[in-house]
Amino acid sequence: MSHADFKELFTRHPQNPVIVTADLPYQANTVFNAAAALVGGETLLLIRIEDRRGISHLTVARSKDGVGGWRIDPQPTFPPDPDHYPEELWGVEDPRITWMEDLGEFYFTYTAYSQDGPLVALARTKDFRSFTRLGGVLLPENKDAALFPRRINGRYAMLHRHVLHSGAHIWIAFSPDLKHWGDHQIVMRARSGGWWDANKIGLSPQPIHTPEGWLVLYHGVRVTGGGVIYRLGLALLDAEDPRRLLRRSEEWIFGPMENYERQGDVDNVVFPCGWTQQGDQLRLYYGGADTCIALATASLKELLEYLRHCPEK
Ligand code: BMA
Repeated sequence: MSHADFKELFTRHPQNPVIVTADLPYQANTVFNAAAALVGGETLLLIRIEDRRGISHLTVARSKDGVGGWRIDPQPTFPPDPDHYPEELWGVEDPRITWMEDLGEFYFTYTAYSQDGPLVALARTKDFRSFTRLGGVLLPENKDAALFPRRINGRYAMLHRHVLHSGAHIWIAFSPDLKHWGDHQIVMRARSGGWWDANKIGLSPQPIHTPEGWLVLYHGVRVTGGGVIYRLGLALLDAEDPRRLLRRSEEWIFGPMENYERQGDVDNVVFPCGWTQQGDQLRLYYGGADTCIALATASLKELLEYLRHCPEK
């Protein structure tokens, strides 16, 4: 089988977009970039809402089928708390949820938008009703982080995206306690030149453990004369040692095509922060043009089969 034999790996849901600003129980500018988890047999999204000041907070939306009938909290579930966490002055954005197997609790990373740039912050919760903040864990400029669900050689691990003069690449870091992070190293570099993922890449949803390694969906940013285009690619990291990149797609596998992805506050953006897994089915929740939330589904087997045809690194 060659690349040409693969049709689209992700299928857009016919009811897209699944959540728009008009669905919210209160006034806001936009709803987008949601984290996702299965909680008590339901799909839970931790959605990013940008208010009309331009400041973002996080709110919980629950649905029985993960497509419709969303029950959205009547007020912000996780608002920024700059009095106690000054790094949240300009809002909290783009969460990624991981169920931590040995701790029996959900942890989520999020971007705290500080006066000195975006940084990575962490919080934990059992029920998405009460939360404990661990505070900022990685210095600016950093975002697009997610935890691995289990310890690797005794330590917790996190992917993140530190911005340097050489470009914005995906890094890994390790921690004994989820609070103190070190042993940073780059696992995947942005490409350069004309590539779709030149100069700036970042992790999209949380990494998923598969029999073939850690499945990574990442975004790449193409800067053009007409603005930016955010598209998605796949990678596989070694199961025992996720510092090792095994495979990486050459082509992007999902990009803005529909109107709700092409036109909005920021045109031409698909930006997933969460996916859920039910058997072989993956449900990917993504922000469309920084304005709405959409859903696309894929078969895990097909993604892994596709990756088997991608170059070894
Ligand atoms: C990125 C993040 C996302 C946003 C995207 C497109 O840098 O800030 O929150 O969706 O840009 O604007």
